Amino acid sequence: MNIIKNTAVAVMMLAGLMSAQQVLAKTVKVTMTAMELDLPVNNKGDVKMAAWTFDGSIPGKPVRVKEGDTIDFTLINPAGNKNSHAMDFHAAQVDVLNEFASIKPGQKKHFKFEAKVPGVFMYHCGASSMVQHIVKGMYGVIIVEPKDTKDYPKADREYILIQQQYFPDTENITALLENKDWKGSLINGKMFHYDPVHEPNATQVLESKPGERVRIFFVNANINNPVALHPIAGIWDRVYINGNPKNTLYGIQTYNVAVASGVTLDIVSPADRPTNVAIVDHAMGAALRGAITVLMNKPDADPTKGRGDEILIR
Ligand SMILES: [Cu+2]
Repeated sequence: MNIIKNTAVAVMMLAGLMSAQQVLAKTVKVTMTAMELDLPVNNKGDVKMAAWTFDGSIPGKPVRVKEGDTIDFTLINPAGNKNSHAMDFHAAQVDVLNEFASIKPGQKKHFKFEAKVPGVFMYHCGASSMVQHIVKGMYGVIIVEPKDTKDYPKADREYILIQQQYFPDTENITALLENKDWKGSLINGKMFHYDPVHEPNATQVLESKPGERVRIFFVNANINNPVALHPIAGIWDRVYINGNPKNTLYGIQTYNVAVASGVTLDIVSPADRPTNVAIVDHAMGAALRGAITVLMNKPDADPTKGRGDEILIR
């Protein structure tokens, strides 16, 4: 009798556990439309690029899910476009010839994948010539939040920064491949986007209060160059390689981010005074062409910044 009772309890517990997991893991619908349009790549707005984008902006919208979630993705390539496009999520483990295949103008592509590995991953268009689709702006970030948060303290604020090499001539594919004639570093689509110190037309900075833990989700969307990411007047408190807390480094001055890689970095400013930090690509050719981002730590920091949709400041 007891055996039957215990078995029944075990079955009920197992059923409860399974349904709890089913509740926790979600299916997240994501739809993006390939849009070919001119976009400004400087703060003043007078330097424009013939861009190809996801949903009309550089970078595309951030996708944020939890480890174990399923992404139900649809790409639309409107009939008015001139080029084929595709989607390559670095967080997916699928078939490059199937899910990531390109579609012509007028076509749609649908696929699903489970985000099994936590981290900060690039996504980008993989249509040929891929170098051109990335350099024209078809990329973004997918953040897969870790289930295990034991070594992942809660951040007070979070910011997405995505860096890209800017080439005025995006039609010369040979020059792109040879890394010739790149003239700027775009941070979230603009040179010196958050740096009023070096660029008088910049109107925005990242903000936090003194002592807050600020988490940067960084993606290197350069087509050729690694990024030497350093916070001037600060030290990275923690660096989570690939954005995964299982790969944590402590007290890092400069972290090298490979092309097409992502990383999560925490910085904690001094609690007893207002300070400023300049987050730079310490490769000077990149910093002085736009890869400088000011983080202001001040008591009256805007409470909306670094939270909700304001983790990617447009
Ligand atoms: Cu494309």
